[in-house]
Amino acid sequence: HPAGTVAAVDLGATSGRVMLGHVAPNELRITSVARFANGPLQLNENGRPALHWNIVELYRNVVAGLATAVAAAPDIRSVGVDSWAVDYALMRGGRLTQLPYHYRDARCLPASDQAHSRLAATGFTAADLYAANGLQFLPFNSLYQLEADGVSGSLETADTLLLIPDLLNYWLSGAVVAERTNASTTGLLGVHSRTWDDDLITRLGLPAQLLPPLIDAGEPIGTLLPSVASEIQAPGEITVTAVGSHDTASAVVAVPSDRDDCAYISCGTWALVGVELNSPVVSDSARLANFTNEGGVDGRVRFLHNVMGLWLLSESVRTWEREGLPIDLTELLAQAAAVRGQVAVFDADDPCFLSPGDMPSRIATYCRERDLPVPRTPAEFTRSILESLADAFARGIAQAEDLSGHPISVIHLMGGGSQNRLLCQLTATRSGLPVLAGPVEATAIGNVLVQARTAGMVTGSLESLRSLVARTFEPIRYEPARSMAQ
Ligand code: LFR
Repeated sequence: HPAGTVAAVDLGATSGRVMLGHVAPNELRITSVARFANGPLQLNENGRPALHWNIVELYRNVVAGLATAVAAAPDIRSVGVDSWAVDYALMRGGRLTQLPYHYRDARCLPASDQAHSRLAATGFTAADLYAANGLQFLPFNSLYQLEADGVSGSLETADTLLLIPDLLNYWLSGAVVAERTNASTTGLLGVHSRTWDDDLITRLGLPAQLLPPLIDAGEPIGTLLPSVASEIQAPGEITVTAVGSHDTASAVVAVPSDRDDCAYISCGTWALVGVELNSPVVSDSARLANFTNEGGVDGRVRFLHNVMGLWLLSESVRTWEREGLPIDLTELLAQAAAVRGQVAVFDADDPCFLSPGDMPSRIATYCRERDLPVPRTPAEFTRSILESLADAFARGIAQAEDLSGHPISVIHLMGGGSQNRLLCQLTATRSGLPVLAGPVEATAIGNVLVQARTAGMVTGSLESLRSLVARTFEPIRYEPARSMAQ
């Protein structure tokens, strides 16, 4: 009987969790065993507040979560780690040389300009870069962060680069590898070859020897180090398995449908809006629309666009709470749904919303400068944010269809955002397409299923994994409303 249990470690930019997945050919049960907060750590850097990840605290929470997981399910056979993308640790002799930077750190924007000039000096244009790596421009793509590390001298003291999940896998298993879905977000992987692009790496003046050997999601990485196994009191051997270690890659595994005519929105801190393809689209129009071709599990392509996501709302809530205005999210969303009359629809993708800090006043300034109605209350801000996100989602879906020629007749909205009924309804109405909401824990489910397939608990293509998800987690359906007033 192939039934068994695996543990998924899923680290998001605002929280992390350890989940148990019990899987058999017709069974998929997910339970949460540990949750912990995550967030930027601000440290003085010669007078500049630099943003880092508290990666050792995260690791401590992961180990504690795994100990709880093993206590609850002593038969765990495998563990897999996924996290947000692009960020990395620099190592020397197996040790961290500095705390990993947070992708919202201010060093990225100037560094991206510098990297572009460096490429231009070798005769490489933005179009050449897109033809090589297929990535949308985001100022924090790892290649730009590496430019900053090159200038500061940090690369000179490093012998290895490990992306966040690869770092945790190294601490858990001792193996030094780069999982391919997440490696695709560095900007250093060829979009067709899906191997490190030596030509691009040379043009950027980066040391190629920093980059570990690539492995694919589904490959076993090793077993837990004896020291870790005894720390978590594992009763038996536990394999560390590579999953789609980019959280979005794992989420896309768990789209609850085996149909081809669907799009996905994986909505948490970020909202990733797009379709799955078998080959990349690197046309000029895809580049100008800022669509990315990230690597998916089983060699698929995640053709998508990053929309700012629930960050706009959570950072607003943080601001109000700092100002002494306690927020009950359920109540706030009910008030936002009841707002009548025009609210501003702003460009949720505007880079001015990227950094941490007072979000409501940035939104107000944005609206004032463009003669849009300026929201006044938290309810109006919330409504304006959700309308703007839904508008960006609808545009992203329409563009994904146009640019790829992949017909879309239904949208799967997954992740934390799928619990936001107003957002789901507005997305259906603005896109004119039905929205199927859920599962909330799509990322952990995708992480679990890839491990389960490697362990032989399930077999088959992504489509058969997805139909198991669809049978287990029935989505909630939202139809487009006839009028914009819902
Ligand atoms: C989502 C995500 C996005 C990536 C952003 C930054 O959690 O991984 O896919 O663009 O975070 O890493």
